[in-house]
Amino acid sequence: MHVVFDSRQLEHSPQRELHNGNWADHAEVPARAQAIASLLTCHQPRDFGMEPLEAVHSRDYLQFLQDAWAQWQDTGREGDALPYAFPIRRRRKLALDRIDAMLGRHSFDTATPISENTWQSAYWSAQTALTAIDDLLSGNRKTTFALCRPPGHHAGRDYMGGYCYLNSVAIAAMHARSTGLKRVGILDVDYHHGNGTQDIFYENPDVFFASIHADPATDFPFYWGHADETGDGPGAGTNLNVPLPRGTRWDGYRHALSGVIEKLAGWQPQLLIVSFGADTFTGDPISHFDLQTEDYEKMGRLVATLDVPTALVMEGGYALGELGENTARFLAGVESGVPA
Ligand code: SP5
Ligand code: ZN
Repeated sequence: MHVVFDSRQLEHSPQRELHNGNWADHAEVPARAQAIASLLTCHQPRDFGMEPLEAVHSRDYLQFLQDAWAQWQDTGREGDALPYAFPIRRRRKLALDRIDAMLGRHSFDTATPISENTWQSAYWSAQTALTAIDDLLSGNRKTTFALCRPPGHHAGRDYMGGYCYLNSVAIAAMHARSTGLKRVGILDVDYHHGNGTQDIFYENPDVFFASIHADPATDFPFYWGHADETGDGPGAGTNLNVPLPRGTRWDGYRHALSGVIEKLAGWQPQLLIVSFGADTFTGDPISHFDLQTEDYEKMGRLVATLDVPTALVMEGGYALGELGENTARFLAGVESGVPA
């Protein structure tokens, strides 16, 4: 499989996150991407500039991401920048410029820190996804893999969260639309619901967002991912959430995935983008599904039955020992499942 990766994505290195009331070592570490890249032959991304990022994210938010670290340092703080106060429902959208107010305005959790190299890594993560889409469409390939890091599917138009800053999958989907493709399908198989991607396309009839994930009644991001969220306005009917209980094994997962693939196939996408997270693995340290290493190849084969050009984009997965192998198996499954 054609793989895109840039080592500048390794520079972002968050230290800690607040978890169950205590500081914990941050789960989204550079070694994740290295574990996957070391098993693959990787190609450098090209630089598509800011325009494709501006098609998804607000100018305010992009500027904030670029300036936040310097502003944090100007206040004399040490360590990663993190928010501690949030403008919850019905607060006015005040354009306050104090760094703490801006962090709260553009975040929904306390697990997504900004440090010196965060912008650089997030920028190249997005360019990696753009290159993988471009190589898929202009190179007449059937599949490509964007080894993105930091991940993207929790980031919305003007907010970060869930270890995500720029929504690489949404940026890639909008880029594909700008080349004239009318119907883009997104399949999100990360353990967590892709709330940012859902938000970005919720009223968009040209992008179908389908996600299988841990029930948000028990798992992050809690406030999105419920089965009754089906899209709105012109996008009504183009959002599909399938929440599954903790402990789900391959049998239950396969059943859900087959159903989602059938719905996606009925919508007839011209292009598929997969948000792939290996945090559905039984040994994942922050997640609670029960998939085994051999299940990832089956998952890949099932995804390939859609038989449309498919870009795979890396999201989560935190079991460092097995992350490379699980991801490689998924790629192999997609590749062997695609009819020659
Ligand atoms: C892309 C992605 O998979 N984001 C997941 C974000 C989940 N954050 C909530 C779970 C918090 C668990 N933190 C445990 C840290 C232990 N080192
Ligand atoms: Zn995840």
